Parts: sequence; structure tokens; C-alpha cells
Amino acid sequence: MSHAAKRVRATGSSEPVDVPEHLGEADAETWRGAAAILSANWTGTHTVPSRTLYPHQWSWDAGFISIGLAHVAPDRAWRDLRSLFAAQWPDGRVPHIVFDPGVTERDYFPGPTFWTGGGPPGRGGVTHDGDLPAASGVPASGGLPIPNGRAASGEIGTSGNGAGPARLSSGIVQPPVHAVGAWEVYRRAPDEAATAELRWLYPRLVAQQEYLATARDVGGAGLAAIVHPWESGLDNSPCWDEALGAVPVAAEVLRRYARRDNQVVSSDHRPTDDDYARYLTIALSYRDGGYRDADLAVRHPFLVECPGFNALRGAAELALARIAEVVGADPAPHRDRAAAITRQLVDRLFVPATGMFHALDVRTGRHSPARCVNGLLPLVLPGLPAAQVASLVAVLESARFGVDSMPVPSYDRSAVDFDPFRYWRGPVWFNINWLLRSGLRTHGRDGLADRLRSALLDLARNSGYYEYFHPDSGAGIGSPAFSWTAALTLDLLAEPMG
Ligand code: 9WN
Repeated sequence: MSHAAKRVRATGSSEPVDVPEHLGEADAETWRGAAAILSANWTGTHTVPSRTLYPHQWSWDAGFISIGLAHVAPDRAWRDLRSLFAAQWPDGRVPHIVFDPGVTERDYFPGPTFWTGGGPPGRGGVTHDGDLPAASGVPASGGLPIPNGRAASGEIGTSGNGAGPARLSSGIVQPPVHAVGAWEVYRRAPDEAATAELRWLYPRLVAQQEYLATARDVGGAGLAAIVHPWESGLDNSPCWDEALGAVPVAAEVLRRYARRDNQVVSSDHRPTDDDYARYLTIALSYRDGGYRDADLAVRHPFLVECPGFNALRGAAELALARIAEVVGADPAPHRDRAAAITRQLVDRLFVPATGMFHALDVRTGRHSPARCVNGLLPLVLPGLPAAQVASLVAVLESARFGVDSMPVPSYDRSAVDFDPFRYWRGPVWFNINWLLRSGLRTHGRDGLADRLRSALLDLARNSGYYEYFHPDSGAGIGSPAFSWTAALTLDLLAEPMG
């Protein structure tokens, strides 16, 4: 743990939990509450984002969750990451959802039947046994999923993580935040067992990056394209609106498939039906193409370069450089790749007129006009040129995104379609703010970083560990007892205020 001070054992949650000594009683209570959520959301093999809304394992959630678990249950942090990477595809992609075979189709839509097309495992969604992906040492097989693919290179993985039966997955990805997560877990307790975990993960993390750098470089300029808004993690962000507008709303898909999300939380707080119909259409297009990435440019209806997704690819390379040093690999190529991604982001996605980064529609070559919070995420890159850093900080301090008592909203507050309730179109999200804060510190903007930290902790203290928050009142929205909110609260609390 970073806060190595003497710890006091506390009770009051479902499990005893160590509380850092620097915390006063109120924050100790916040700590215990957050730790209790992570315990309640632990299934024995992995952590679910939310018991009510998301009962499987999600990819980028697992990365953020590991950062919190590092403080209270490092062993679970490693098991969580292993559980996810045991489901990695032979081509290197890490699926955005790994399905729990113990959860019924009724409990989450779109579930395994949707992603596999209802066919046997291997048609679309695949089963996994945890072997090293082919892409870790040899070229991927054109992105075609190979059920139970065997390692084509030297290292042998064992049968999954010992987590039980083979699991099905979706076929799309999410931002690669796992190398950052793994590094955070390791650096807090860098012992032999943690080094062994890094050795297991390293080739898998490299394969994940390799997949994104090759199969997904649809635009040919070095940036990865997402093939679905869900891949960004910012599902209904306004920065997808223009690209989505070109996808017809096929009303029959919503008749064929019933949504479940808006039965669990208010439909005003979730994506609209039109957007949802488009999400399903895009996913079906990718699925029916066998989840292949060849020729996407000529056949796939949604291809966008997201500044947040690509910035996190760059951050992953820098974390991999550190991990490489521990496991005896060469860190230099990782640093080179991070530098290249940073350059490509500035060249392709920075828009001087707005002073921030914008999503680029690969099909039309146009930037989205929307100013969304993923356009600030390149701040996580230490090599971002000073001009772009200054520009992003100015946008962050402006009335569009400004941090005062509230953290940064997901969308420009002054936009006419800013919606304080609807998911990624206005509300405040913890994971994005945690990343922004880390980026601000990277660039020595400690004052603003500290304000952001205080605003985030006030939200958790006053409103609890919700999925997202109203950007004016701070009221919790969406799922309560949300894992990454709890996990990142622990991480922020773990640090004594300077
Ligand atoms: C679709 C699990 C996930 C997050 C995403 C968030 C939401 C899913 C959904 O929940 O997306 O993947 O059903 O809306 O947008 O960022 O990973 O917490």
C-alpha cells in the first residue's frame, strides 16, 4: 500500500477491513463503505460492476476495480484481472463482457445468446480456456475467433484461472486500462507473488495492444478505431451522434430484442430507444461478419477514432514499459509506441479551434463537433506537448467543464443538448475524473488535481457510490453500489492529502 502507515483493524462492514491510519473517523467510514461494496460485488471469481444492472464481468471496469482492490484485497485484484484475461481471444482482443454462466439471459441484455447468435459456443462469442493468445507471438488470424484457441507461441497458460467452466464473451472491446491497473496493484506490494502475476499478464497485455494497433488501425494512421460506441465505454456520448446518425434506426430490432436496462433504472437516465436500436444494428453487423476486422472500412457502419480510447492505449504502453522492466523484457518499444500514439493523437484528433481533442469518423473523415470529456483524456499522456496541455487545462477550467464543488461533467455544460441525467451526455463519472486527475498530476497541475480529488471525495461522502452523478446537485444516478466508484474512492482516500 502507498500509505504504509500503521493500520487499524475496523469492523462494521461484511468483512473486517484495514483502514489507513491517516483517515479520520468520517473518512474511515467512507473507506469501510467502499470496501464493503467491493466485497458484496465479488462473486468468488471476479467482481461485477453492479449486482442490479451489470451481473457479469466488464473489461474496463476490471481495470479500475483492480486499482481499488489493491488497497483492500490485492489477491482479489490479481484474480479479477486473471479472470478477464482468461477470456482473451486468440487474436488478442479482450472482450468487453465475459459472461458468468451462472447468470440467466433474463438478468442482462444483450447477453451471450445475442453475441453468439444463439449458435454453439465459437460462433461469434467464444469459449475460453486461458491459453496465451496467438497474437502474443504470431500474427493474429485475421481477427477470426477460434474457439478454445491454443497458444501458438511458447508460453503455456493453464486452463483459465481455475475459475470454473469455460465462459462466453461478447466480441467487442473496451479501453485498455488493464496495464495501468496491473502496474498500480504491483507497485503497492511488489513482492514475488505480484511479480509472478505480472509475468502471466505481460504477454497477454502485449497481445491486447497488438490487436488494437493492427486489426483496428482502420484509418491507417496508427490510431485504433472503435467499431461500436460501447467500445469507448462512453456509450451514448454526443461525440458519436454524427457517426451514429448514418446508421438507420431499425425499429424491428427493438421488437426482436427487449431492453432490460430501462426496466432497472429510469429510461430518462439511459440511452434513448433510437440509439439503442442503432447499437444493436451495429453489433449485429459485426457479429454477422464473424467479428472479423478485415475490410471493416468497406462494410462496417460505425468506425470512429476516439481520443479517450487512444490516449488510454498510450498510457497502457507506458505502464507496459514499467512492467517490462520487472519481467525482464525490453521497455523501449513500449515507450516508442506511447510516443507515436501521442503524436498521432495530436496530428489527427486535436482541433485548434476548440482547443481540445475530438472523435474522428473514419468513414467520412470528419471530426465530431461535440466537446466531450474523452477529448480531455489525452492529458494522461506525459509526452503531450506543452501547447496541448495548456489548451486542455484551459478548457478544463472554463465554464464548459470547470471544476468547482463538482467534478468534471461528461459533456460541455454550455451545449444546448447537455442533459444532466442521461448517462454520458452530462453526468459526472468517477473513472473519467480519476484519469483526469492523474493526468493533471502528470503535468504538474497539482492545484487543480487536488480540487478535483476533493470534489470527487465529497461526492462519494455525500451521495454514495453511484454509477454516475447529477452534475449540479451531485445526486447519485443509475446503479447504486457501483464497483469502480467504490474502488477509485479507496484509491483517492489512500493518499494522505499533501
Ligand atoms: C454496455 C459496465 C458498463 C461500463 C460502461 C457503461 C455501461 C454497458 C451498458 O456499463 O455500458 O457495455 O449496458 O450500458 O457505459 O462504461 O463499462 O459498468
